[in-house]
This record gives sequence, C-alpha cells and structure tokens, in this order.
Amino acid sequence: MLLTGCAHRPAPTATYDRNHDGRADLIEIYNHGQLSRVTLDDNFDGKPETIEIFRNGKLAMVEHDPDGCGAADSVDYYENGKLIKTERRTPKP
Ligand SMILES: [Ca+2]
Repeated sequence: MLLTGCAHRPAPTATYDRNHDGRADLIEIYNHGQLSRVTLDDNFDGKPETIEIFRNGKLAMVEHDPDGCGAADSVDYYENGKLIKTERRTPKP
C-alpha cells in the first residue's frame, strides 16, 4: 500500500511506524486539511484493529475490529468528544 504523495502536493495521509519494524501502524488520513480518519494497528500485525473517524475535526466514531478482518465488531459513537453509545455488530455470514 503506497501512502505517500508527490513532493509538490502535500500527501493527505501521515503514517507512523511506532515500533520501527518498517510497516506503518498508525495512519492519519486528511480531508480538506482536516483529520478525517486514523487507523491504528496496535498489535503490529499489519492489520488495523481500530479505526477512528472524525467529523469536522472531532472524533465521531471508533470502529473496533480486533481480528483485523475488515468488518468492525463494535462501533463507539462520540458527540462533542464524549462517548454516547456503543453498537455491537454481528459478523457477516
Ligand atoms: Ca510498525
């Protein structure tokens, strides 16, 4: 996955390699100059388990996908920076 842009236009993503294994494990995605999404690979297995979704620069949702299969098991909803509800999602058959 190529996440860097060319030198003339700033890349809308920022990647971090927190455990220095050569793979990005924290990826920030920007939309119109505002942070719109952060994917976190906290166990450094190459698959993100947590996806934070921002609206207007504020945290709006956090998707938890502990097995990294691409479908969230649960979603936390935030309003004004506070957790307002958690929704469990059943895995697709
Ligand atoms: Ca890494």
